[in-house]
Amino acid sequence: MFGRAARRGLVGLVGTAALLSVAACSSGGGGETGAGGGGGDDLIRVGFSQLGAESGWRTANTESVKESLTEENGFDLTFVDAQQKQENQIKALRDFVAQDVDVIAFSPVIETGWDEVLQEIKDAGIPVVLVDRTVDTTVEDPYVTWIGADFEQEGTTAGEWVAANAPDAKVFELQGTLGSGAQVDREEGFNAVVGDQVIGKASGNFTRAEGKTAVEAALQAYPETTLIFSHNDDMGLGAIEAIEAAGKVPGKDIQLVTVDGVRDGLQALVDKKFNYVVECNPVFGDQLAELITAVANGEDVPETTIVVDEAFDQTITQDEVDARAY
Ligand code: GYE
Repeated sequence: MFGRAARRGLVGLVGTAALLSVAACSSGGGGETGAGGGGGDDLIRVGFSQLGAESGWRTANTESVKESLTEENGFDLTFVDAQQKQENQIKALRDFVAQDVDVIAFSPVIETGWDEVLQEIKDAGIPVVLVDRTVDTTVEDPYVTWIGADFEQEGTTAGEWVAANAPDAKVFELQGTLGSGAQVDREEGFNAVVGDQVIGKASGNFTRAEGKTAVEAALQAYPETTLIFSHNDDMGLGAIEAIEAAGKVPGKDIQLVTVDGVRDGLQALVDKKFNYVVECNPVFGDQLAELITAVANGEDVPETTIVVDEAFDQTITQDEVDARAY
């Protein structure tokens, strides 16, 4: 069983070593299902269920995955976007089983509700590579390997900035999609540090539009708010619009701390509308390709690969933002 707690234990244990063990993508080779780097029959048939296109992070992640899982690199990729709906993902996963792909990769929109389909995949003998977000399931050994960020640490890093720089702030927490690994763990990390400063919370579903709506309501319900912790940049950008529409100055009257570090988010930091951004790097397509190749070839892979993150404050320069890949 791979509950969150179990996964966290693994993260601490193998995080760095796992990352180092994953080298740059190669075309792999040989084996029944191995990558041949060109010959049609040798391609690794991968079904990838992406959860949606809700944010700048997701767009960059999709681009990275598609750039790496190419025919040239030895893959025959079926990519399906679930538009943030779990039922769409479950359908895509069942289609992949029907197609009898070599490897299934997916980024689960929320943590629970996968027991049945994961069991079906297991019964079909298809290995699962879990991408980005996490699952909470009763199915034993539901996936071979997981690659993603340490969401709890991201929340902790955000909380530590607030504790050091805004210890008297009254915080509204703008949550991501409720029940997603990214929401649950970021909230846990943040609240463990500065939970006593949080005066209210609501979800903006990781989108700019819903982030804006949630903050419009929050400014009515909690007019004393002086800082918003947003679980991603996009919702933070929506918050800027709501704050400005209410006649207040984002970054000053209401400080903004976000997660992701996509270009628009870091630009808001340069423009002094965001105050602190914890990075969550979406560009790990190469590492994913390497893992999938190894899994298809029956090679050992680390159970967990943590993608390394940084954090940025308003000392970031325009040149640094312009040099970013996403
Ligand atoms: O932070 C957010 C996206 O799961 C890490 O999902 C991902 C999160 C990311 O919608 O922008």
